[in-house]
Amino acid sequence: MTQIRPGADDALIIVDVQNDFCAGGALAVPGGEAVVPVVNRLAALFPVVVLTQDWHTPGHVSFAATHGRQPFETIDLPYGPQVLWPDHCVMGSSGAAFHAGLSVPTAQLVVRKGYHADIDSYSAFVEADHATPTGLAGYLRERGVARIFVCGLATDFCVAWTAMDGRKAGFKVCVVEDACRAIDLDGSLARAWKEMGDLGVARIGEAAFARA
Ligand code: VGL
Ligand code: ZN
Repeated sequence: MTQIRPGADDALIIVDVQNDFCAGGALAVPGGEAVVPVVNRLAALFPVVVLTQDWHTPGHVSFAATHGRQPFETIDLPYGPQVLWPDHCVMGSSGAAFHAGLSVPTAQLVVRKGYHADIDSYSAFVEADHATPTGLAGYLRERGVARIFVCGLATDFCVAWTAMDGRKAGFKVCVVEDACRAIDLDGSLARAWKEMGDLGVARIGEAAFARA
């Protein structure tokens, strides 16, 4: 396979590399912090770099405690099923801050998501009601982006939903697998790869990129 050299119409979307998803965090993804050096290397290759930041209100609808339930149960909300999580990424908290090792000085946009108290947002494009846009598709289009590469946390939730919504918005999409880590709840990782594949999301590794 020919090596990928990102050009002017390629963007890197770095999903939720935040303290709460790394070791010691409120919703630690196994090995989450291991993506940091890989993501830092990738970011240096791209002309357009976007960070996303999970950013919830206190008492957010996605928090188990809000409903008096246990984390990792699923409930039905008006917009569909919702997995309940430990309180995490509360806006302005240290858990919501980017991992201290993340070094992406060229990043140009931070998309915060999940800030409506009653709607979650795994996707960086559209909130979990499948209706409320974040504005990211318009931003990328105005900047002439045609293809996005998605990396970060977690593969089976925010990375997958962002990748799939990127396809639905008309972008070519590649997920860089070794720059991601998964939560893997009840087979969610295998399901996510299947659903991403069905939508035409390509699965690649860092090795697919030509060395600068
Ligand atoms: C995420 C669960 C809850 C993620 C965010 O970044 O994948 N997962 N909030
Ligand atoms: Zn969240």
